[in-house]
Amino acid sequence: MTATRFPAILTSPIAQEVLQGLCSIPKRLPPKLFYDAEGSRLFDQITETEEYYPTRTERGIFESFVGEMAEQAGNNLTLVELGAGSARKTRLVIEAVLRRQLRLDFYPVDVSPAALREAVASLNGDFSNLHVSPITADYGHHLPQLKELPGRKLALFLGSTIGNFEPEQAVEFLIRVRQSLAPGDGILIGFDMRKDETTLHAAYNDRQGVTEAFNKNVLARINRELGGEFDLGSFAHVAFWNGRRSRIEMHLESRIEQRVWIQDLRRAFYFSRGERIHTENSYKFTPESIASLLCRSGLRVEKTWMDAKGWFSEVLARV
Ligand code: AVJ
Repeated sequence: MTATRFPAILTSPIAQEVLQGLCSIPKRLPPKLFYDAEGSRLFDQITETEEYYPTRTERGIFESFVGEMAEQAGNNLTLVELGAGSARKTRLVIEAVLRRQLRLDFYPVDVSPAALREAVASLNGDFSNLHVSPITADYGHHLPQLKELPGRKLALFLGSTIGNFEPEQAVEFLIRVRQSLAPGDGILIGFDMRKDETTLHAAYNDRQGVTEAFNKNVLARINRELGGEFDLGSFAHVAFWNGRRSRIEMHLESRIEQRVWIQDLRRAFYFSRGERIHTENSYKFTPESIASLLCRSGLRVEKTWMDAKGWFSEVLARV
């Protein structure tokens, strides 16, 4: 009898992704693995650090221009948000749209049912003329048919989440969004802009160590969900600006030579001293790189709003 001793029993939904990532050269883990309940909490904490400017800068743009944005987007809108999470910034958009129309349908799309429940509960309590229909889906894999929804859609993709995609993937993603919308629909995308290296570096190396904890949470999560034996202290948080590729890179670097066992994968992974796991890219944009990305995706840039420092952009593109 042939002994298949290790039929990979990949029970947890993250097992296959962890296996693939840790078998890759160089090792990597996809950034979406950051966002379990603990990781989402840590990300919220990052947005409150002094150094992490993107969230408050984007919020400032909405506070100044959301009325203009809603007007530019058009009349009788239906709102869709990709990767809505708890939909906190969306509140400003909803208020602005509801100043221009009597009622509003809102379709938040997210992988996390917990985040969606929170969004629905808090929004429904606050707006009587808002109808929220959550869609649980991984917008990175498949997009629900948004074409079927009534009226003119405005799709929101906020927070520079688009910066986590490789440029090629970002184009593919936007093409799929465009194809799931109808001609005349709009998409509002948040882009974090290139800026001085000191500011960028600090934003991913906050002094309280929240970003470090967020990065290491992916190892803690593997320990929790897959019976991993990562010693968090033997990995260092490494985040730096790669100017040639216009991105912040985050890695976890093994401080020592070691083997780490992951029970559910039935195997150990070898790390040489100084070996890294690449956990995230966060691309930073220029007006030219945004124009090129949207052009390649078959979208027309209609209007751009920025903060006074030019640190963050909100771009309304048209299908
Ligand atoms: C949520 C993807 C926009 O890239 O700045 C924050 C995630 N990573 N600190 C970003 C993140 C490290 C964030 N995005």
